[in-house]
Amino acid sequence: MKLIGMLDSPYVRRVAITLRCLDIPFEHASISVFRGFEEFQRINPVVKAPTLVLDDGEVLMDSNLIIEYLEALAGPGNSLLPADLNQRLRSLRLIGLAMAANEKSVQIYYERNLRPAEKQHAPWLERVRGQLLAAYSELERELVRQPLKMDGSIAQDGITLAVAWSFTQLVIADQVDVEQFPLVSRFTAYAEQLEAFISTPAT
Ligand SMILES: N[C@@H](CCC(=O)N[C@@H](CS)C(=O)NCC(=O)O)C(=O)O
Repeated sequence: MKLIGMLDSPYVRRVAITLRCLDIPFEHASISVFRGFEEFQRINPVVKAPTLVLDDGEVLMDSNLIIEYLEALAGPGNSLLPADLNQRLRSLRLIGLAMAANEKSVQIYYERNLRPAEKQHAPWLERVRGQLLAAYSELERELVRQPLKMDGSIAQDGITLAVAWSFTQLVIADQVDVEQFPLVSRFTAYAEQLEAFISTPAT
């Protein structure tokens, strides 16, 4: 199978790290949805990263759906989600919050970089920043309530959280005060030194 998209996208990166954690072999084509639009379009007419091209040519998109497929492929014994229902619920809550943080970071980045300065809408940016900070505040609270393990392993909630925080730091660091989110920040530092993260750098 072939993963299409650049690792500076948090969505592409979480899929690549998931593939590594699940020990699923894959090729990677680092094609930009902007600079490589036409090349991307030939693979997936919708031009969404990540795109996963399966060995039979079937094309999947959306990181959550791709990860759902990879989970099914790897089998229950290799899952990155807890089997216990309460723990599964908590894990899905963390993933949802981290995905919202990704979305809000992307929105701010696109607003700042794709829209001419005179057309940027300050109230919209403020609204999105509020949502971004709310997502990280909720994540921080969750980690106070129940820390994520830092024992050399990582699961899907930790992957998505760490990828989101690193992405926010990479593209809109001025929008968040790191000191307000010490546990999110510490967990990300832990995750970023794991082999699956080191071999899948965002830059
Ligand atoms: N919910 C999607 C979001 C994917 C997404 O928006 N990817 C961005 C790259 S970071 C993209 O494809 N942007 C190009 C576009 O939407 O035109 C996922 O989880 O995969």
